[in-house]
Amino acid sequence: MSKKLAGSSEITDVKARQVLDSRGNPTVEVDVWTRDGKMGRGTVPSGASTGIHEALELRDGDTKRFHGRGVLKAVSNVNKIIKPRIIGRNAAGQRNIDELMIKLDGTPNKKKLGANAILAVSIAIARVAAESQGKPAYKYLKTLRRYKLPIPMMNVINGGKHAGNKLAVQEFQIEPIGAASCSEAVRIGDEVYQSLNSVLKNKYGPSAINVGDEGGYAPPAGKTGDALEAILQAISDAGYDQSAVHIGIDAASSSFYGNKDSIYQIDGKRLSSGELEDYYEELVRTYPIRTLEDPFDEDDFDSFALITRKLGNRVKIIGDDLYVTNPDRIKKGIQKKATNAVLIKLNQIGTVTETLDAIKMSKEAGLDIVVSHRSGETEDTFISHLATSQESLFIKTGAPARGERTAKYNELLRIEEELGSDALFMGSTLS
Ligand code: 2PG
Ligand code: MG
Repeated sequence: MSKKLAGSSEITDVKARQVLDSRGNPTVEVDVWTRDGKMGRGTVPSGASTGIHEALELRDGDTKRFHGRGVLKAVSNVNKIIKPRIIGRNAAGQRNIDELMIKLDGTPNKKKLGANAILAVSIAIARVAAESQGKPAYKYLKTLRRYKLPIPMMNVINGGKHAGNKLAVQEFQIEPIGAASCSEAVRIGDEVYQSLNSVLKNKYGPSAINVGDEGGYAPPAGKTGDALEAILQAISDAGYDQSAVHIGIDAASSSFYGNKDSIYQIDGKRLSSGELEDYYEELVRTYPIRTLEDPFDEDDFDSFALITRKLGNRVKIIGDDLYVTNPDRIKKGIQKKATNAVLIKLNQIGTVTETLDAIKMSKEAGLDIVVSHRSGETEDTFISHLATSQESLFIKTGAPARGERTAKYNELLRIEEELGSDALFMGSTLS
């Protein structure tokens, strides 16, 4: 693209730096400037229960700095390799720039430049292009005619790899689907979260309200049912019923699956995939669970398909580690009818363009999407814009607590305010 054609949104500077994420690990942040003096910033998150098929997060491995978790190589890849190739291009050409970076990397999982390097640039490009057009990012990214704000899926009890307790299930979420608006859902979710604080303190003592990576409480509960009972109590203590607030689970089951013996270890039991399915069915019968993410190991498309066939009319079966936001894996899931919903995480695939492609493919196949944060987050609010622009059914971005989580909910509040009467709410599609 010639400099002339790019006009005011011509990229004039790119600057990458190393900053910290919410777990205190280094991550990549990139600023991109355009000729009109606008700046866009992208800061990438980082997972703990990462899927084995995710794009590669490049870490330095230099044990003298940040215990080997530094990202200076990724930063240098932006400043030295990507920057010279994108200066002078039009920031509005998101697909061109993302495809150029994919080509520059040349590997299937972005291991040469690092998905963290590439994604930070990709988000910054989208942000600055929006700025340059004088639009908020959700309007710039919009492919539909309406703006529908997502239902907050708030992770209020943390387990698995996100907490130091014995809960095998990684996330217990509340979903205020009965709210009339996103802001009302945030309020209801927060009220339940506050009630849960008292429920857990009364049951387990003061240390029960210590929180895990995503701001949810990490009580010393041992069993899945204990966490679910506490949440039910909190919903009712806050003055709501089970039709207004649903419960969701992210089992992240690859983290309690043994590849050698094909056994899942949960609640002190050793279960085969068939037994685990019975176990989920029982949970869904007993509790108002309406979403179930990663119920089986990340390569077990067949077990996903089986549970979707059985529970899919009542429950959203969501693929996260199963799909890793990768259009190739989503295509396989569509063919196998593996799930009825797809979790969307930008850094699993590594560019905004591929993320939008994954969303498009999922929606065209009739699957719901759930835009999601990572357990290691930053103040970046891009996912709030992405979710609103793409009619994501839910936004999964942790508890209504801790700055990196509330940053996303607060941005939704601002978006709703800005839209005024044009702000629709995805809750109305479920309740
Ligand atoms: C998940 C995520 C986010 P992580 O499994 O859905 O909640 O966790 O970022 O650790 O992969
Ligand atoms: Mg998950």
